[in-house]
Amino acid sequence: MSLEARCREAAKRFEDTDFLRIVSDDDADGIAAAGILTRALDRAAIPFHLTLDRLHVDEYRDLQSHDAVLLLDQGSGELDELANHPGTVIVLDHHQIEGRAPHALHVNAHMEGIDGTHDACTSAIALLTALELSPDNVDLAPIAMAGIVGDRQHVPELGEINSSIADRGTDEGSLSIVEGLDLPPREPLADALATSTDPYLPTIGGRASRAAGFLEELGFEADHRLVDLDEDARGRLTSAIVAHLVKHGAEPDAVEQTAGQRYEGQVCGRRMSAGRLAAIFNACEREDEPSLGVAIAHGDREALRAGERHVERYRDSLLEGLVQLENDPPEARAAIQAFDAIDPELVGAHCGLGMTYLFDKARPTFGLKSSNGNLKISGRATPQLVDAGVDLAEALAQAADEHDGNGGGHPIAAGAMIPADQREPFLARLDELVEAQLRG
Ligand SMILES: [Mn+2]
Repeated sequence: MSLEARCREAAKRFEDTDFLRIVSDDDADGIAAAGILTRALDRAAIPFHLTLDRLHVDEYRDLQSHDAVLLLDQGSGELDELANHPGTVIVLDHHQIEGRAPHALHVNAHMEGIDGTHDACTSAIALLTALELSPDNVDLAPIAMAGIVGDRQHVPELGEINSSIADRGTDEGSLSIVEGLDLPPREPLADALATSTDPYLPTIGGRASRAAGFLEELGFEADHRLVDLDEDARGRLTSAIVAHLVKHGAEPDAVEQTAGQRYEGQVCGRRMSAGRLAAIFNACEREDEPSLGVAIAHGDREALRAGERHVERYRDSLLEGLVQLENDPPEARAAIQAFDAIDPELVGAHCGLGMTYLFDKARPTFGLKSSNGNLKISGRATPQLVDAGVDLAEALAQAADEHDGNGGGHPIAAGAMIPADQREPFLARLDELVEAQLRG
């Protein structure tokens, strides 16, 4: 059965149920998928109850008390847990498939030989299914794009299924593709530049007066807004920002994205980029209010304002740490660099954004935080370092294993946990291992 046929079958099963119990993951992709499908179900007058939560494997048994269950952005790896469900089970997901549940309807791009890690995330599948319920649901394409961006499937470019959604949205007018800076269009430029975290602008980020100086040199006023600039002026501003990022050694992919394509659509009566909406969904999750994100997908303006406040709060704490790390960079060893967490909640984000925009690109960075007698380590490399032989998952797993801890992840981003008193020998060993990886 093709992916399209499976989506059609899922829509048909929705129509055949009296009541649907939905459990969706609570990250940006899960929120977007839940938002799309609950909106589509509302429109089709199909009753449902939604919970946003990543289920623990032990919780799958509880689903048996519901006649019809829809799992979003989870379930593909736990099919064995669903095998004995007596009723209707529908799974929309893009994670690796494990186990078997023969009578469940399972919609996952991996089944069609498409790599779901890079294409056809759950919000994309959700939109395809919503379109089977009614073609009018194409107005939800901006929500699907936010899920796609949230799962970083737009990097380096959209795959086949995701592009088909972007095309459908642009053809029918709910999406437009815009080139150039993704800055808030109606904010004074100095504020927009100083509060930007992705891209983070070294020497300017977190400091509005520096941003004003940067703008003045280019012949702009600090209180000019992006919407007020003509195409020529926007082009000049974009080039200056790109040059600034390059001068400060930002990662080439990130620089390219700064000036690249983005997807815009109407959300709650406002024009918004998919990246902005994904940031709002992520902030809702961090504040333990993922249902706000679903309300936004349903057009609730109050929820949008609350979500934007969450983004601002998060952005301010993020900026504070980035400025501090700019002034007091990670400590360099032979092959690695490391810093002590400024905000324990943000160590991963500081590590990632710092590596992209701020730190020495020749050394992978590790952020360290103590918790209950343990040391937690978040590591980030660059694509160039990975090409040069760095594998953080391997280095962290081995160094942690030798020091009574454990670790793992991906070559470019990984983590570990060790007893706090092993800190120094662990870091020395990690340095050796990464150095050996770089020597080949
Ligand atoms: Mn996902």
